[in-house]
Amino acid sequence: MKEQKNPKGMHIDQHVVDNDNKVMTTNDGVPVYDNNNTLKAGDRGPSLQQDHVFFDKLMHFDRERIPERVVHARGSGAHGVFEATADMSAYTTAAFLKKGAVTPVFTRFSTVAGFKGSTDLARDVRGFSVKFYTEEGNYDLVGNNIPVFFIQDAMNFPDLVHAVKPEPNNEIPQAASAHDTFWDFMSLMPEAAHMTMWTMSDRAIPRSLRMMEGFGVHTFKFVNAKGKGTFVKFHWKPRLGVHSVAWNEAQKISGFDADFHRRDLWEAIENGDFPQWDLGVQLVPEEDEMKFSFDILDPTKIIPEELVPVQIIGTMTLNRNPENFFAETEQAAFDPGRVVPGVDFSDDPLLQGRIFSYMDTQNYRLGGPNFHELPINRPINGKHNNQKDGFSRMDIPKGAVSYFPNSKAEGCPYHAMLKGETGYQSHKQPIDASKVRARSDSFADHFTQARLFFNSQSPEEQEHIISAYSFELSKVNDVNVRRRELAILNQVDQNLAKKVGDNLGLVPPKKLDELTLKFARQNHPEYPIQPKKPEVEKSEALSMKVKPGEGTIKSRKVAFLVDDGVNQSSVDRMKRQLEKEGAMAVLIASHVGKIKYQEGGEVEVQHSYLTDASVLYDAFYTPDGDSVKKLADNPDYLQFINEGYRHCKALAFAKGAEELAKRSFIAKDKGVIFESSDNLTDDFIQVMKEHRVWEREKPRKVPA
Ligand code: HDD
Repeated sequence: MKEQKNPKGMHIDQHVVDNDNKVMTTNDGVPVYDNNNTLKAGDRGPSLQQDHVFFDKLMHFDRERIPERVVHARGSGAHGVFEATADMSAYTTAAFLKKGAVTPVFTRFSTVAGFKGSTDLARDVRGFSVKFYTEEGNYDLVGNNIPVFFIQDAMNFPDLVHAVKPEPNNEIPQAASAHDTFWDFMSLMPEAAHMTMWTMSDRAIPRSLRMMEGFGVHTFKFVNAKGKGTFVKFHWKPRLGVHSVAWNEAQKISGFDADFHRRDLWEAIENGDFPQWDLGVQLVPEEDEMKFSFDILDPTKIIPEELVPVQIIGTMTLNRNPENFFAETEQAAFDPGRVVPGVDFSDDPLLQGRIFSYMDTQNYRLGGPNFHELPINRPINGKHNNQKDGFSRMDIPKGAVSYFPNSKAEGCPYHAMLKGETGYQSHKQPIDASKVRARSDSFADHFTQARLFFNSQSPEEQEHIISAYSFELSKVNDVNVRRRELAILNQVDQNLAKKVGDNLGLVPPKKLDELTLKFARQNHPEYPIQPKKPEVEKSEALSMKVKPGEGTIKSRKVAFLVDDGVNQSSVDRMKRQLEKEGAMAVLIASHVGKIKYQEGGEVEVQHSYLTDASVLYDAFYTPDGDSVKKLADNPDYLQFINEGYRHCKALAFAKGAEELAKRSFIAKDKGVIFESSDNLTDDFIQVMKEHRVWEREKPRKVPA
């Protein structure tokens, strides 16, 4: 991949502190003489009150933690650039979307429910936040890897979060939705039916942060130079394709490497495998606002790509890891309320609530109103206003004037209107309405799109969804909650509900539970309301299997299962081919350090069967050599390949190693590749491109 530098993005570099060859100092810059010993009355005596060097150190240490984000606490970030590739001037004036514009970005991915130190592989939505440092100020696209949301109105957000977080009495479970309070809430909120379909699908357990889609979720608005608005939905499409792990893998990865996603992103960028996403938009003319069978302001709905195709308008490349996790990733303050000229909000009631919440939470989390001045949050075009003071003010404004209008500073900073400049102008949307606390009945169809999603999945994906609901609801203790959710599933798809019901020992109720209806009728007195006929019954774009990405194995990790006596040429041949395709070969043996080649000579091995597990790899290769005898008696090796097989991954065996496959329950299929009968490297690479051998799942009853 060609090296891409961050234009202007280096604005935060002036704040990077380099300790190279520097004497240690206190926070006031006083050189520290001894960083080991406190000041004492005699070397065995009590410490002294005047130890300003020690107090300086401890005062800072005692305040190192700030409140973690109330949701999305666990996250990983990276710098990069966004390059606009299409002419969007008919729709928006946004400078960063002018064809050819290159804009620095900072992107943070996150899980939602878990605490800051929780596992990356939780079954959960992933946050996908991008801060564009545009020449017209910062624009934050704060989205998720799922294009819809659980609820329709921001008023319910704190309740949703309270329901999914660990239960307040015993703070169990961590980073998991599989518990009573979450499903209690879900089963009373039929509007969540569509979103839970997505969270129970493998989308909620991505293989890599680099292999997930991103969505702005809400409908936003573009505004052009004439002030005309166009509704817009944002999509991030990963160049590496959309891939997930299986639930059984996710649970095991959480044990072997809770930082799996964070490490994967970090290492890819360090290795120069810069992840890329194309930014796509779905555009809906204002005149067409009411033309669909669903309401485009309802955040529990997608606009099927068959109705409005996604047009690609730019590409994001993440090419630089942060210098410091806390200063950058932790202090990054995202806010969907930060829009730039040419971009505006729609009236989606969930989005409207978000416009308040993020600024408010940053004020609390980052300790006051000056969080914009933290290096990671500063706009590159500078900020100029009359705001002053507050905790931790970093800027030093010049002069005596901090008010407007003024004559003493010649009216500066002036507002754009004064000099005929455009500045940020809201879309002049006409409004004629009564003030009400209400929900539109156009939001009342809760099941049609949930069904669309389920119908669009491949049979294997549907099975995974059934397993996920069964897992989660089995973890719920209250049988009434199980039954209520089952009633919701039955409205979506009877086969789905029946299969989940079988796993719970319950027959799905035909009708929604009375309690569910009672709550739904608070919003829609006539609930259930006959839905409109949907435009499409199936959408290919919703299945991960139908679109395995670009068919690349770039940056995939292949475990080379070796030991002393392995045949070097058998290793090298495969390694060369895989590396040519951009994949990584990782040698794993019974011990780390050096192992001997059959031909003589040694090779360094970084990983052993003790520390690594098959779930951390995409595919497996067993080379030929004297190592094969050792592997035959090594239960850890057998466990590796068996598990890889059960997780439907590609396994290749060099000629002399083929016997090893028979020491397990591995059966020959298109993903089990033998040197003697197959085209070893090409077939291996081809199967890896397809991500998984899905066909293996059914007959072998592979756990998922
Ligand atoms: Fe939110 C964080 C995404 C609804 C209130 N949210 C947060 C982050 C993401 C999202 C990606 C992490 C930002 C980061 O990396 O720092 N949230 C969403 C999406 C939503 C959504 C896609 C629906 C479509 N959120 C939502 C609502 C509210 C909030 C309705 C409140 C009314 N979200 C917050 C928050 C957080 C947050 C409490 C916690 C930390 C933060 O903002 O910075 O304000």
